[in-house]
Amino acid sequence: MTHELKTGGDRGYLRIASEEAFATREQIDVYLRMVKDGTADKATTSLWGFYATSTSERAQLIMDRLMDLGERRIADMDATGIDKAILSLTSPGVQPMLDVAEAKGILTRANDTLKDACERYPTRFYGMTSIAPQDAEWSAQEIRRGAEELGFKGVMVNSHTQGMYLDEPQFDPILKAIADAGQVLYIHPQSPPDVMIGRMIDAGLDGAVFGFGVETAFHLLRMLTAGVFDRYPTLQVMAGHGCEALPYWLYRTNYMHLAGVRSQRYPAIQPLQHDLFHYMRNNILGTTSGLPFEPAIKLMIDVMGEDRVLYAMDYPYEYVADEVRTHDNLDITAEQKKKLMQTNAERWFKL
Ligand code: 1DF
Ligand code: MN
Repeated sequence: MTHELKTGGDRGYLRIASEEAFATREQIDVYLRMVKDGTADKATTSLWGFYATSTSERAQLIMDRLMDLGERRIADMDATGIDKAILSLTSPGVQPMLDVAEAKGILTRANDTLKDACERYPTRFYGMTSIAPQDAEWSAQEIRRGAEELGFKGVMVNSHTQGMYLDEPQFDPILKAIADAGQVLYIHPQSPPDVMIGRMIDAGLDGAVFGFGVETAFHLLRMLTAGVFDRYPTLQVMAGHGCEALPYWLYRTNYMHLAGVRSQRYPAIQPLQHDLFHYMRNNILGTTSGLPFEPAIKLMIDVMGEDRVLYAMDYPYEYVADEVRTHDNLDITAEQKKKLMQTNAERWFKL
């Protein structure tokens, strides 16, 4: 342990954590019902079949912490020096739910619950609007309600919706509403859809350990290569976990994407207005959730720019005081650290 963790800016910056999860009981109960009656996809069966039923210490602590939007969470933030949390409904939200009316009801109540918590702790909590992409027009309304009535600062989508991706035409009302509201779209992981998850489950690699990253990087790359940012040049998309490794892969994906464009190999791969480096530095934001690892954070800053990398803890899935210290101790300039921990969040979420 190198230093005590306190809120209040004793190190020259506030700590704003940008990928922090909560859950509602009825959300979890629907997952459990779907697992039991066999209508849940493999991803939800594996993930929530575990967390919502396991008697392991990890699962029980996570369930208790997810449900708390009050003093327990504040105490945990105080204990790790987290000044402010940007909260969102935990993954996969209502996206795997087959009864769309039920999904929308659960989601509306979850967004209202989050709004109440933000009003109880106005200096500690901010919210993101969760949506039900199964109904894109309704979700566009909910995005507007979140921005205009609930005071939310961004929009949360947990990667694919039943195997479909945001670059597909049926989701355009969602992208348009986010762009019109001038808000950030956070694409959080979930495990891959049944068509992709393949043998990841029997290897124990479908979840946050690997499947999350593969699925979410694929989603981001689809949006990049499908020309979403030519359609919406001001749209800002944020992703966690070191921007799901896109900065590491960028030279190769860009090179091979251009090779695909030149050789006209796929109908889906058409010329874009810019190369992928451009979109990574103009439309994509990355957080350090799950990656309190100096080489990875420096790579993100190098590739995306120091204005585009933000701190996240990923509470309650990763609640580790020493990971906060790792951020405090990063070998980057004081100015870069303040951007990382505080001012980039203030800028992009318009706090
Ligand atoms: C896990 C990790 C679950 C993250 C999450 O949501 C999550 C996990 C259900 O460890 O199973 O958000 N995460 O972002 O790393
Ligand atoms: Mn997370």
